[in-house]
Amino acid sequence: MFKKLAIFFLFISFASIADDGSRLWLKYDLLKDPKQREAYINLTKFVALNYNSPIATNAANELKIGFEGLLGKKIPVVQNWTGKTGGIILEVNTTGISVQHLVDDGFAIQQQKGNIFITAKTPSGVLYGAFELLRYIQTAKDLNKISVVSNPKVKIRMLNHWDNANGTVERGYAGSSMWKWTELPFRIDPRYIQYARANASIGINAASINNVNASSRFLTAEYLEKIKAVADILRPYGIRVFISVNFRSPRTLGGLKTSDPLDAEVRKWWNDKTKEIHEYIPDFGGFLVKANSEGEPGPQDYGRTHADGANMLAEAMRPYSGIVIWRAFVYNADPKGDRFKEAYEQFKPLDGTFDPKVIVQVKNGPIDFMPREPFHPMFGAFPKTTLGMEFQITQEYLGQSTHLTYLAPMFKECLDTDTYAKGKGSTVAKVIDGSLDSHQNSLMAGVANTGSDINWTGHPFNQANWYAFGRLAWNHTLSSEEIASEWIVMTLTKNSVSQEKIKNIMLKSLPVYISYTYPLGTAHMMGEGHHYGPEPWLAKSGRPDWTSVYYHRADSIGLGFDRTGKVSNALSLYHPEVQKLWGNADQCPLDYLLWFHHVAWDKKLSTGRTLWNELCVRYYGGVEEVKKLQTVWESMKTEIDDETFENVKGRLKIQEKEALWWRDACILYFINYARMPIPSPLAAPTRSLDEVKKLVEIYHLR
Ligand code: BDP
Repeated sequence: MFKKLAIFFLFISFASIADDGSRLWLKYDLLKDPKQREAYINLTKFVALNYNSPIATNAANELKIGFEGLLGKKIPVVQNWTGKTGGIILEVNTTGISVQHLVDDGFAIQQQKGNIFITAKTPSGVLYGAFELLRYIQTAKDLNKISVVSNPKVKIRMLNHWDNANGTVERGYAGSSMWKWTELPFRIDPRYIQYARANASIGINAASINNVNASSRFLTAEYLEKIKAVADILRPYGIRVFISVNFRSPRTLGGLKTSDPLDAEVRKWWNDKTKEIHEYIPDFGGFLVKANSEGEPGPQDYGRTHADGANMLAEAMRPYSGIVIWRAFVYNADPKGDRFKEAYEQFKPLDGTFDPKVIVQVKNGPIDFMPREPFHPMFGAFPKTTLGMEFQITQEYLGQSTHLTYLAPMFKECLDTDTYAKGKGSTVAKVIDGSLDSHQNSLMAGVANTGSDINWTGHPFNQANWYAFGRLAWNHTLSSEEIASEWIVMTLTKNSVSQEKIKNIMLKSLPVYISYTYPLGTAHMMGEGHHYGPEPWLAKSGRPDWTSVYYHRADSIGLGFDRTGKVSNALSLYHPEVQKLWGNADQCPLDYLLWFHHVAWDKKLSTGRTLWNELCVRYYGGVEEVKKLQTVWESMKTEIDDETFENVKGRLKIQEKEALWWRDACILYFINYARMPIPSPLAAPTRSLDEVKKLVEIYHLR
C-alpha cells in the first residue's frame, strides 16, 4: 500500500512540474502536427556555417537545438557548404548585394535555389536571423516563401539591472539577484547562458549589470574579475556589458580629496580606471550614471553641470568604442516647484554641450514610471543631444508581481505620441531612433524584471514584458497585438481559441489596472517606500514630492494638478500643438485630464458624468474587470499547462483583492473632499477608511 501511495505521489509531483516557466519563450517543444513537422524538416536538413566566430557558432547551435526540439530530428551542422540543398546557410558577408540594405545587426532571410540563406554583415546579425527563423517555426509560419530584411531601429537595446552586490534587487519582484556575486568568477551559473540566449532572441545587445544607485565596489579589481566572467558569457551572444558607477568613486575608492570632474587628478583617476576596466573587458560597453538624483553624488556637488560630469567620463572612454549613458532623472525637493519640469529645466541649457559619446537617458514620463504619464517634455526639445529612452519593465508601480499587466501598450503609447518638434509626425520613437535629428547613436533601455525565481520574472505574464521590450527596441513599429500573439504561441498555448482569449486579457490588462489605481490621469498615490498598494492620504514624507497629496491636490473644489499657465505652466514645455491638445480641460483626453488640470468634482466630463461619478465608475469598473479576467482564465484550464494555470489563477485572486483595496482606499479618501454620494447602482465599500488604512500594517508593509 505504502509503495503504491509513493508511486501515486511521485506521479502527481511529476505531473505538476510540467512547466516551471524557466525556458521562457524558447521552449522548442515538439510540434504536434506530423504534416507540419514534415514540411519544416524538408527545409531544414542541415545547417551550414561559412564563418568562424563564437557568435556565429552560437547561431548555428541555436538552430540545431531549436530544430531538434521542434521537429524531433537530429540536424547536422557543417562548416563548409558543398552546394547541397534543403538546408539553412548562415553567411557573414560584408560586401555582397544581399547585405546592401543591412545595418550592422540587421539580417536577411531568403529562399534561394532550394536553401534558406540567413545573411548579415556581422555575426550578431546572423544570430538574430537564426532566432527570427526559429520564431517563424514556433509561430507556425510558412518557410517556403520566406523573405525577410530586418534592421534594428535602435542601436543599443539594453537592459538595466538594478541589482546590488549583496544579492538584493532594487524594485525587483522575482526573488533575489540572478548574478551570484559571491560565486563569481569561479562558478558560472548556467542561467547566465539562458539569460543571454533569451536576450539575443529578442535583439537585446547590452546589459548594465548593477543598480544605478551604484556602489563603488563594482569598480574594484575584485568585482571587475567577476564582471569579466559575466561579460565573457554574454559576449558570444552579442551582448556588451555596462557598469553603473558612483560619481564619488575617485574619493571612496581612489582616496582622492574630491570627485570634481574638472580636477586633473580626478580625470586621471577615471582615465586609469577606464583603462583598467578594458584590460578585463576589451569590448566594455560603457558607464551608466545616476548623478545628483535622490541623494546620489554628482558634479553639482562641486558646482559643475551634468555635462561637465558626463564629458569627463566621455573623455576617459575616448580611446575605446564604449559610451557614457547619463540619466536625466533628477529633481530637487522644492515644495513650491513642480517636479514635472525639473529635468527639463536642469538639462535644457546643456543641449549642445554634451560630448558625442554621451547619451542622455530619459524616463518615458516626466515624473517616474507612473502607469500612465504624458511623454517626457525633453523628447522633442533637445535636438543637439542624443536622447535615449528608459522604460521600466519591472513593475514597481504596475502591480509588481501580483497584477497581470501587459506593458507593450504603455511603451507604444509613449513611442507613438507626436512631439510636433519638427511638425506633424515627429514622434517620440523618431527622437529615440535618432532619425528626427540625425543622431548616429540611439538607445532604448528597460529596467529589468529578472531575478532568481525559477521563471525569471515572478508573475508568468511578466515574461511578456521583457519580451515586448526587446521586440520594440528592435522595431518600434510592431503592434502590441503582434507582439502578444508571438509571445503567447511560443510560451503558453498552441490552441488558437485560447490564444485569442489570452491576447484579449493582455490587451485589456493595462487599462484595467489603470482604472482601479490611477484613473483619469491621477498619479503617485502608492504606499510610501515600498510603492505597493494605495496610500492617497500620504501627506508627510522625507520630501514633499514623495507624498501623494503633492500630486493629486484634492481639495473641496476638485482634483488634479493644474499645470496650465495659471499655476505650474509645465504645459509650456511642450510644443504648441501638444499644448493645444492637452491645455483645455474641456478637450483634454480623459486619460491625461488630471495630469494637467484641477477639475471640479461636479464638472461634467465628455462621458456625460461628473468628475466624481466618472472616478467612481472607473474604480468600480476596474474591479469588475478583474473578476471577468478570472472567468476567462478559468475557461482555459485544459489548454494551459497545470503549473502555469494555477500560478496565474492564484495571482489573479490576489489581484482582485488588491484591486478592491485600491478602489476602497481611493474612493473612501476622496469622498471626504468630493462630499458627493457614490452613484447608484454602485454600492458603498463595506469597510471604513480607517480599516483600509490599517491594511498597510496587515500586509507588513511598514
Ligand atoms: C524610482 C525608484 C527608485 C530608483 C529611481 C531611479 O523608486 O528605487 O532608484 O526610480 O530611477 O522610481 O533612479
